[in-house]
Amino acid sequence: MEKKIETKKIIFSGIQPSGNLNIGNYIGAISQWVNMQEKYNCIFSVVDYHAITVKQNPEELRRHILEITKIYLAAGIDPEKSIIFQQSAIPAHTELAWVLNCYGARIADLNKMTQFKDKSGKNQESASVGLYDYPVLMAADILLYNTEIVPVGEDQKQHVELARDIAKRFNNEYGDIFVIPQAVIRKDGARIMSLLDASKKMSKSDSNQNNCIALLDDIEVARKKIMRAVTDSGTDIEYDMENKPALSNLLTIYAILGNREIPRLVKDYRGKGYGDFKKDLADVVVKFLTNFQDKYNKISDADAQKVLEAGKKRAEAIAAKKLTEVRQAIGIG
Ligand code: AQP
Repeated sequence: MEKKIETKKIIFSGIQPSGNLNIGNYIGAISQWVNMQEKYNCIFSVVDYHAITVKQNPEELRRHILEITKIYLAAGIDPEKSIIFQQSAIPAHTELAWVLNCYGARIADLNKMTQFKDKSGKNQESASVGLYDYPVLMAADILLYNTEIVPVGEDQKQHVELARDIAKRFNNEYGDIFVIPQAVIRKDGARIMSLLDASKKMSKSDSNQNNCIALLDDIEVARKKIMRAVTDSGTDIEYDMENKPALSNLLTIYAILGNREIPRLVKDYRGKGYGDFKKDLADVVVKFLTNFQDKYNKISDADAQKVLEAGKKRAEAIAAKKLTEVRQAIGIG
């Protein structure tokens, strides 16, 4: 009898080296990835071509590329199991993005992208073409690897939907070239909000870093940031996204980093005030960061370079194959 070979599904995700990675990036993206490594074939990229859609300082960009790689490793991404690589090391990403710009992506799609609107703000006319076209490059990143699942935070859902639309349009015209990907978003913590303004997401490129807890923040600085985080009016510790968004955000962070259930926390803090709650949350965050940074500090830049080089070789082989299929399908290969 013929034995059915089960192949693992492919996962692709990435983070831009556009600032100091924070607990929002960790909770929304990286922490999910770690748990997926056993079950899936995982590919994680440092997406530096995305970072340059807004101006970067060259020295800082270089530093952030290695920093993110070390953060992936410290968080538990195992380079023996998963591929970790730098996006710009593989030209197939930008080549496929160009093809998709011409076949599949439409101006009407890009005009709907909320991240472009948020990031360009009132200066849309002077934003870079790259920032506008960012979702097409992201579609190329995903589609090059036959990706089935894209684990991301809530803010990236719209971009993954676009990648699906582009893939379907291309396939309709040229046959089954692309696998149709799907976003996977965690239930709690998909959108960690800023510490000082709960209507805004915690963002690594925020000009006010008091909004974020960076994974590499000085421990005492992080403690102060939590103590200064805004809370809502009232005194009770309750989870209520609508009426107590700031407190609900802090409860989410507490639950995930402290490995507790939100209803249990609410019960434990009944009758206690915001001050007690924030002090304990600060302890949880400090414990998490201390543990994380201990692991991070054991990884050298040279280790990270080696991981990126090995990852490049593995990713390149897959990407080249897909690009050849695409080039043949459209008549240039
Ligand atoms: N606040 C957040 N809560 C949960 N998940 C989040 N992510 C980002 N912010 C939060 C997820 O982290 C990954 C990082 O994606 P990215 O580097 O491509 O950029 P982004 O989504 O634009 O994240 P940032 O931190 O806001 O970066 P900047 O400031 O450079 O734009 C994604 O999976 C994202 O969903």
